[in-house]
Amino acid sequence: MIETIATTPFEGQRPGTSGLRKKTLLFQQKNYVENFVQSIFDCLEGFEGSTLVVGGDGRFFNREAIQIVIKIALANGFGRILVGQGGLLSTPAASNVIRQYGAFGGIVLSASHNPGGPHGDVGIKYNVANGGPAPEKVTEAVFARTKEIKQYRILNAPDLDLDRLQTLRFGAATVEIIDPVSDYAALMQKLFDFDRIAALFKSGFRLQFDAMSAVTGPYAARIFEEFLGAAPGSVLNATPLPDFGGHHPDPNLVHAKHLYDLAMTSDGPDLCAASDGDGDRNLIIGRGRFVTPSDSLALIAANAHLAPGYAGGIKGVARSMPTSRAADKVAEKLKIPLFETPTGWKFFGNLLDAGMATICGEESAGTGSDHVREKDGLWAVLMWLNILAARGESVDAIVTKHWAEYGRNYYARHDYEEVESDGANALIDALRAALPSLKGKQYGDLRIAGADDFSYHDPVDGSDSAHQGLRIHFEDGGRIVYRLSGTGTAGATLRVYIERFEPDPTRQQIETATALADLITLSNEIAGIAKFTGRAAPSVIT
Ligand code: VG1
Ligand code: CO
Repeated sequence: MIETIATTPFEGQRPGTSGLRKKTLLFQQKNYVENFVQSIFDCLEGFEGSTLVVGGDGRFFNREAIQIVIKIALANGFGRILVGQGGLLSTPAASNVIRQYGAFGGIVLSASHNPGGPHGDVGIKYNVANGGPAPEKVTEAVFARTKEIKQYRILNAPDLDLDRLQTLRFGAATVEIIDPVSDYAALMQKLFDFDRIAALFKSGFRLQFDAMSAVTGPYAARIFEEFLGAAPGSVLNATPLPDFGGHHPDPNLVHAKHLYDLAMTSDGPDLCAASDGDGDRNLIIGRGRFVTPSDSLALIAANAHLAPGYAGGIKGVARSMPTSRAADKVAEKLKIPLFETPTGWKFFGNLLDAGMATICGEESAGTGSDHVREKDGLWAVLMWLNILAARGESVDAIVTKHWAEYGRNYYARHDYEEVESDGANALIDALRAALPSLKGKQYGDLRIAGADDFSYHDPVDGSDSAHQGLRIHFEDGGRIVYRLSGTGTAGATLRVYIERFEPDPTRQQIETATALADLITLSNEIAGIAKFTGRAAPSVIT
């Protein structure tokens, strides 16, 4: 039976960089999920009888939220709902299912790499028919709707069994519980040379992949160990847990330091890798060599043709603005366009749909291609495995050669997490006001060539997105970028992205912190970070 329930709006249901992300306790309030999901459906047209994909990263409250989503979707007239078994679908797998089954869209329950549990975070986002995150036009309409909502429609029914593969019927509508891994694994088999990668493993190549007790476990176990024959135990923490085993499923050098330490030992694995809570991020560390996400994007762009799915070459490369410009050099050499977009995967969708870009990436451990419309952690690991198998060289050798050919972009991101929102906003306002006066300023050897507030004009749909980050360019090619995070759930997070280009191969093996020391000091001086935030040092450096 369908019920119409009266409700009142919640404050602050504005989707950020990647959907609505809030503290679990907020999400658990009565009607919180209901309001947001009904607001999404209220902003869509023409979905009567069509297909909706639903899945999530398996974190605490995932199952409860999915029950609500399914019941509201049925009450609103969707005809077919595809749900990952156990409520699981990695973000890239959800994107694939939407595309493969011609769904109207999908709802992904994920707070990505944020911690889970009663005191952690929960997230929810809507993806459109191309499989990608809804564009700003849609998310802003949803936000407007959340401020006016008065009622939602929901099916009054007992909870569905999400654990058995089956088709459930509700009148003319069906809910199908599907294997979350098989379609995705089949897609990977089409893109990469599995025989060659299997031969690499057979020859003794060692992989250590950490699924961080999050959603990629079942995918990684099936693909790496079952299909490709990686040694048993190559996949760590392969069972998704609601609290991620008490860990922080963020595949960076802080939360996956154990992998870094392992890779730096002389007899360590050939490749250490990890993914995040929802499976869209990746960490790549070869023996003795961490690959920054920005470098990984450039290296993948330069070597993608070695994988069967990209053998015909790539059409273009897109990177988010704060991502280092290492990929620009590759695009230049390949004579293909390079697009610079605002932070967040939703800005790549149009370029991929239009066939203008094939490979995309962000400095925040996100890499992907036109095979889906999300970034894809396991795809990145498979791409690296394919490149390593085809070239027969180590990660370190490939990276070092790449730098010698294209130059090295030393790169670091400094995050000042959970600072006072007022101070962070004041810093950005003051810096924005100072931008016009910065040009020509000299600091020691460094001279500012120009400074601006990044805005993006989408070449496909003509939309404009302003205030996407403050950029300071130096004459020697260095750059500092400032922006506030759009995914945090407490206070504000200031991100400072620091980059310097080094063409000389004899100076490409310096410690990053040393190579960037001058710019790091300047990043504080120019923006008054200590003054506005009260912080003498960043909380995380990646
Ligand atoms: C961060 C990253 C951004 C990424 C986003 C979602 O956003 O910087 O590059 O697209 O997270 O990633 P922000 O606004 O906090 O800087 V995920 O893996 O959370 O879906
Ligand atoms: Co993620």
